[in-house]
Amino acid sequence: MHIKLFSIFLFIPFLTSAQTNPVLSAGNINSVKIENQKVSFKTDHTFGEIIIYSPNIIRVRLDKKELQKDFSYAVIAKPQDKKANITQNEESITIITDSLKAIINKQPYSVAFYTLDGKIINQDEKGLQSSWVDEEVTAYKHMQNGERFIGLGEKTGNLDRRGEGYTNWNTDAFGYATNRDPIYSTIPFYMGIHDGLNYGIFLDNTYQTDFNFGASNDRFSSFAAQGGELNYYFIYHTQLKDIITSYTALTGRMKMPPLWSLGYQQNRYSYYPDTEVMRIAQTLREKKIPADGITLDIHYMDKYKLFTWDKERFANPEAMNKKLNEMGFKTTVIVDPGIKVEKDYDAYEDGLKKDVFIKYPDGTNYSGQVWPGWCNFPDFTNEKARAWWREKVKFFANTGVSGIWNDMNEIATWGQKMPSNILFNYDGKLASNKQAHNVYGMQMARSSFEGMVAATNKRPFILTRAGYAGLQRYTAIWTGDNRSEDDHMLLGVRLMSSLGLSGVSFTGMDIGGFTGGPSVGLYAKWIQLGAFNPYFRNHTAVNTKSSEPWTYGEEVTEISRNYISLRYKLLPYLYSTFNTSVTTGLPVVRSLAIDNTFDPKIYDTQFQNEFLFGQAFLVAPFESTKDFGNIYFPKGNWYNLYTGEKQAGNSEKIIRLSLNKMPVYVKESSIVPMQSLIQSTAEQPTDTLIINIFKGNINNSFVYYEDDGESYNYEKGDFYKRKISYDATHKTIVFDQAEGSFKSKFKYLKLMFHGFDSGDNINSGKALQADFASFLTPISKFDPQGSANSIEGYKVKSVVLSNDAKRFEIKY
Ligand code: NBV
Repeated sequence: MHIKLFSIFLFIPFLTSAQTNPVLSAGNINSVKIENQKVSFKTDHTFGEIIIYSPNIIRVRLDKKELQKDFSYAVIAKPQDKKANITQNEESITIITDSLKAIINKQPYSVAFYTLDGKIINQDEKGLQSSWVDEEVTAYKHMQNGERFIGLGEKTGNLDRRGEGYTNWNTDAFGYATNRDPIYSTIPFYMGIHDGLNYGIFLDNTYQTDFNFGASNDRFSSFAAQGGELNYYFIYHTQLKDIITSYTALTGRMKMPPLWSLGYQQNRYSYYPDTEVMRIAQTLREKKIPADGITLDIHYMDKYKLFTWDKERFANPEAMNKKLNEMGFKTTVIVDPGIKVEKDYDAYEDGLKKDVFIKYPDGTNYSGQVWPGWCNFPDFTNEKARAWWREKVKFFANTGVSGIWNDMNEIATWGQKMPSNILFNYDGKLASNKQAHNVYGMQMARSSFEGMVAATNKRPFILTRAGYAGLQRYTAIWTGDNRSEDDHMLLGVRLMSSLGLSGVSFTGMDIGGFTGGPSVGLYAKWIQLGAFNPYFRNHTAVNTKSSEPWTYGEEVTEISRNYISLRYKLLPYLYSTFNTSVTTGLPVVRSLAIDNTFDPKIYDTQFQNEFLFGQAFLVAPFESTKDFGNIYFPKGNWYNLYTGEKQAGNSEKIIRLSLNKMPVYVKESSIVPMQSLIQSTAEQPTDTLIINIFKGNINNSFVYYEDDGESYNYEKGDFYKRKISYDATHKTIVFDQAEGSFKSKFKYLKLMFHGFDSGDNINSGKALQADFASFLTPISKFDPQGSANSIEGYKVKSVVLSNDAKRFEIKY
């Protein structure tokens, strides 16, 4: 009796009948249609669809009205034609794929994902499920025990986002605080980790989205959109790295960047006139600081008008760019979306004529104020405007510019608050600013990319500040207007590592900091760290102290030269690592969470700034003010890059820090190809590729990759690819036969065996060349400037072989 009374009490509706509930839940499923790969259903208040994209990816759609025709700026994949097993009964619908099981409860609608052996991966929070408050739709997921959350793209805060909430609304965040949210770009993709399981959720909705990972609540994690449908992809794999691979199968992967864009880039706001640009280029060469890029900021334009050059500052841009090219430099120019409203200004008049600008509902063009004054803005969500922009950027290509830097594309206007009622074409679907805002920057970068490819038939370098999920298909991204502070340097690492978890590999930050000026120590640390950024750019604001590597004294110049030189020697490794991003979506800056997902130590805030640069290098940055640093070494063995000292993993170690060295370690069984020092990628290295092999107890492999570095011929097979495997079990190193039609620029392979001792007898199945097996004496000091062209400091055995592309093995 007692129990009954209690339960009756519990089920008394919370609201009286006179009140309307402001929260609209989906309610019960009333009808279901099952097709091959798709379940369509209706609930009391919604229309829904569950679509199986692959055995690992299931999409959920829900809306208050009939579902709209499918459209996405992010997703390029189509559901694979692989039949899932779908059954239903009174209570539920069950979907079973090769990898997971999804159960959709009917009363009320709720969804839960399980492993095939029945473990809960992710489930709707009972009682809350999915619901609307006005136009805002939210999915509530049960917070699992000890659940962690990582990813979400360019977000400040900790690696583990548990306990925090985040908003996606692309924002010009000048000099942002290290906990500011939102900043410039939107990637509504995160991964949840608990009980030895991990999954990903991608909410594909371009409205403002909000994520709650247990902020102010101990019950659920949630994701919400201020408009549009609830549209998310659930991804499950046993390994986290495969989730990133699946996410990038959905949203696309980067193409090979031009080789030069991996070199050092010298920026400032702004280098002008042309003589100053040439002085910087010349000084880099004179001081033997390798570099490939010079970037022109807004002062190259005539009164900030796009597609113009200031005739006084840059009388002959074509000649300047030609000269720069001859010196091994490529020019990148900044572009902003705002086109000055000015009678007789070509771009404006042409844009008006072609009707490419975004509009108010009454058909007048929207004007906002930015650098040139009042501006109109091309509607990059309109193919007509993208085509117009593609034509326009030829202006740059024709003057010998190789890179386009898309700035202010959140859109940033003075005052920041753009009216909600501005209309965008949204590729034929007409959208307000609320829906189109977050995708604008990505579509601008896309237009620049497509325009430059069409104009040059080469790979352009494209950089953006704002973006949306999938931006990696067109552009690199940098983290905007950071500050010259230690915390910002470390935040920059976390931003890159979170972007990497979210499908974006080509990332960078302003080395030295944009606002303010770094101390000598901070500059030194930052430029060392920059050598391990995918996009290595030095930049600073207007009216700040110069930020070139020689402005901080002799010692820092030397340090800069050392690390930039190391970067150039590592280009074969880095370029191959970029190719891995192209083929798998795995990033260059790898959060330790990728390989050590369930190791709680890596989430400890004192270790969260460590990252892997590719597969091999563990980089541990610290504040420049610290004399000692505590490093966590994840599982496996590690070699100190400078001394060769071996360090067992699963351990912490306090090390003494110094101005001239960045703590870097190499993972056992690593394979690191390097080349001789060059001053720019326009220069050919020697004909010997140095392959460093680090003795280890684990199996490993590395895919060496090469192509012409500038065209898309690699997409037609014109590449040189060779898998190199470290087989610790059989004490064998295997070079597979090379694939592809490209002829390697390296005639010889010099294999350097690190950490092997005299007991290791290195034997190759093929005839070894004459200078086999000279033991190099250990060099105690790391000297990237040194002549040996390798990472030194180990007991090294080396062997030179001709690079004839055939398979061979080496036993030890
Ligand atoms: O174009 C000037 C700057 C640029 O240097 C910076 O990198 C961008 O993030 N730009 C912002 C315009 C506003 C600077 C206050």
